[in-house]
Amino acid sequence: MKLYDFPPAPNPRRVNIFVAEKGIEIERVMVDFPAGEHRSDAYQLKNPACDVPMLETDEGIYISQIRGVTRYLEEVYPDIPLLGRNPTEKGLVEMWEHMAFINGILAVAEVFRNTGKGFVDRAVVGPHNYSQSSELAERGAARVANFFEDFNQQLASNEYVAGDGYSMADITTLVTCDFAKWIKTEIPKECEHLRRWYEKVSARPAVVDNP
Ligand SMILES: N[C@@H](CCC(=O)N[C@@H](CS)C(=O)NCC(=O)O)C(=O)O
Repeated sequence: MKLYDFPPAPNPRRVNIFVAEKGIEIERVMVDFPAGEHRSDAYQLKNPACDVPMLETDEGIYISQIRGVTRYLEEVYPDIPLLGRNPTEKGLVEMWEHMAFINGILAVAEVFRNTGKGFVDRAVVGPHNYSQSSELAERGAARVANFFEDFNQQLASNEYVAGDGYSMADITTLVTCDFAKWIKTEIPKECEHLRRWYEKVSARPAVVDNP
């Protein structure tokens, strides 16, 4: 099995933390992201989404999209479950992880990619080019503020994002909070529950080892 990786980027970090939490070893293939290797013809043949991370199974099957990658790894390595331990938890983890991705990571990305000089015509990840929009950047900033408030609310009565067990929903939420620093945004002081949770999950060895 091989993981196509670019550790400095937020989405590969989600899988790197997931893998570290499970305590499994996977060979890495470093993708030359700055050189645009993920958009080369050779890479696109393996992954039509032209993004990282991507997993290559021992059978030579390519799986991209973090939902696909983590689902596969959870099935192959069920010890230390991170996608829920029973039907209810599985549903809740899926629900909150999806919300953290859509309302968190993608909201930060909306600001980052619509303002960054390196993303002119690359405002959306993938094989197609899209121009930047200052309106979308502005909307993204409002969405990030709402993400912090909404997840603070959830953590007011839950130890972890999807309930009482640490899961992939925590990983995506944590990576969102750190990715927000790239747009010079931090968890607001008044989001005390989210801050308390952030301090705790940031100290986990799997997170510390994958900064
Ligand atoms: N929806 C994707 C997100 C992956 C993603 O956005 N990865 C970024 C790196 S953080 C990427 O590959 N960007 C390619 C680009 O900027 O062209 C997933 O779930 O895997």
